[in-house]
Amino acid sequence: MDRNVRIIGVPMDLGADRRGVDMGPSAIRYAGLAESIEGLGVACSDWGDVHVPRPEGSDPDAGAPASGTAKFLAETETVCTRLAHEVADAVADGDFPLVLGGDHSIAIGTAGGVSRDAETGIVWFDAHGDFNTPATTPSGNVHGMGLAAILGKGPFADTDWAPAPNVAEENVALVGLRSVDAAERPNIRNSDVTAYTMTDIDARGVTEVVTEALDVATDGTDGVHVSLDLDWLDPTEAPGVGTPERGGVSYREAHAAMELISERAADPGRLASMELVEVNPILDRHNQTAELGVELAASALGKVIL
Ligand code: NNH
Ligand code: MN
Ligand code: MN
Ligand code: MN
Repeated sequence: MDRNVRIIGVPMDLGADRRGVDMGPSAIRYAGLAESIEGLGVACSDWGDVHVPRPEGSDPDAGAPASGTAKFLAETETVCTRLAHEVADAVADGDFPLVLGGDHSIAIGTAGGVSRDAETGIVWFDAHGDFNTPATTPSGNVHGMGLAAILGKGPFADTDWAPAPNVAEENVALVGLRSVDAAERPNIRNSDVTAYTMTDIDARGVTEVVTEALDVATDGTDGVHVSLDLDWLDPTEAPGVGTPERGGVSYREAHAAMELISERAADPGRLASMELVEVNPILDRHNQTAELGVELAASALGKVIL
């Protein structure tokens, strides 16, 4: 990593059903994130947390769109607007934003900030598509709509905060899908994103799939945002997530993917930003998932074995 890493925490849980994911930033810090980045010889500063309102006392449906459901959408807008500002400031200062969630709805803020003045590709590592709209969501949880919001799908098109300013669908790749809702599937199929399922990884191997995903995200862009939902990994490795799905990538596959990202971080596939999301310490075993997040971030930021 050629830039100073700026850690930005977002203790957000309004986009997910399971309380506890708001403690993710603390757990990841406690697992030694800053120390491990500094151990790579990379300067690192922790800018603390973006303020997130408490859900108690606010009506989850107050900001809902005219049709469909999206719980705590007004609060999500507030948090993502703040986060986008923080991320854009980091980029403007020449720092590398490393965002800690919190549930995956915060990606709307990260992507908005990092792409403010730069064409940005996204590699979205996740068991889920996060491509629901308020009309197709089975849960009403915005963490299952993040990528659709970034790409301005459905009612998100009419907002000034959700669609990321400079992210083209053609430069978005999803990696590791194994849980896509029935009504969500056509949203992905009818879009121009490239989606790789676990079956693709089974057949072609993680190296080939992630290499291709990075080709998609770097094609004509200034940089790549890596959005890492820890439920991308198999629950045996990452039990501390709200919506675990069997059949995810292994510890080694995940590291191989992050090492590829690090290799490609030099121009033109410049790594623009990264986020670690969905770590839920209440559901974790001895902070194992947060520790794994730290190890994966270190690999993405240039850790080498020899
Ligand atoms: N697809 C489901 C929904 O929209 C679950 C989403 N959960 C996630 N996404 N953790 O990454 O509610
Ligand atoms: Mn500012
Ligand atoms: Mn997700
Ligand atoms: Mn997920």
